[in-house]
Amino acid sequence: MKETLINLKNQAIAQIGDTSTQEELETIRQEMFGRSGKITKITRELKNVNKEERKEIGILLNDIKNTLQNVISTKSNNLKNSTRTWFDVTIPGKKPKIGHLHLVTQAIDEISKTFENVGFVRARYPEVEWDWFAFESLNMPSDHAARDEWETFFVDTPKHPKFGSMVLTPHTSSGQVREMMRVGSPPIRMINIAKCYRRQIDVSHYPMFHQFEGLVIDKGISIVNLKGTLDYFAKNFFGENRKTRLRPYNFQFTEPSFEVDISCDICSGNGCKLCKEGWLELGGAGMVHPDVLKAGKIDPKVYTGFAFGWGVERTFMMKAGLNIPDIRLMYSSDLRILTQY
Ligand code: FA5
Repeated sequence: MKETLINLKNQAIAQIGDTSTQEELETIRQEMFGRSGKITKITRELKNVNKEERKEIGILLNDIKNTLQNVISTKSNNLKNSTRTWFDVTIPGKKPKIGHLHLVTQAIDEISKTFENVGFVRARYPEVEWDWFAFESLNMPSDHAARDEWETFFVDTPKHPKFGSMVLTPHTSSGQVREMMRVGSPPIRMINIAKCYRRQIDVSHYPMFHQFEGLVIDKGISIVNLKGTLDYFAKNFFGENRKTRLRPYNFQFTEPSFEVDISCDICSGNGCKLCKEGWLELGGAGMVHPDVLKAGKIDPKVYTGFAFGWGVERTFMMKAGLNIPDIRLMYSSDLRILTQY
């Protein structure tokens, strides 16, 4: 009897393990515990077992009942859970939204390609920079009033004996002398595109923005080369019909210095709400000051050079048809704006 019961238990456990639906499981439950189920019958017949064995068989039978009920209930839960995680692999998936490069990254790529096409080499210099590279080597000693225009962020670190304080670089011109030191002897054709920082924020100013700085140094470089480069860039970046003009200006590190304007695309130079008499301001430029060449250990009697530095965001905003009215929108995380460009 004992052996029959143990065999019955093992057989039932194996059958329960093989079931794959609740219906199959229910059939086994009925076969065991239904009115004429095997366990029910044995329970009924227990009274016919002789007295000596009855107690022992009774305990075994109870044990088997509990075991089988537990196994059935565990299997039933497993079947329910596996039904829940089942999914139809033939249903078409949801397409994830695909983003694109940020508009400033797109502008940087386009600007660097435009200059690389005519032999400029892309350079990168530290964003956290010594005062000497950002100002002093560019002909702006620490007490010079022109420094105020840069509204610099200073970093709270001990001063370097030669290079002074640390600053968040306020313009890419801080890469000029670094490039001269890196290359050593001209020719130099650098395009330095990097983040700049100033304590400014309004419609056309942002505390973190990008500039691109061109620097060309060689024998016999003149304003004609500067103007030719500016026109090349204007036509390639803004369109065939765009022109540039130079207005006299003052920067400590260039002599002579200019502000560069580009002809307005909306009124074709006739004057409109967006521009000043047909021209839009692009940024600064000029012939590299002899003192700056000297700071970079280049002989100003042998070499001359030009430099220009403009804001990436502002230049991009001037592209025809973009209509970006506020520089701050370019750094908002609003996808309704970002997905338009
Ligand atoms: C300079 O920074 C000079 N280093 C440019 C230069 C380079 C002159 C080489 C001569 C030779 P300026 O401060 O004007 O110049 O800035 C140049 C351009 O950077 C501006 O015309 C503007 O386009 C952009 N810019 C300046 N400040 C901000 C700002 N806070 N947010 C966004 N763009 C800015």
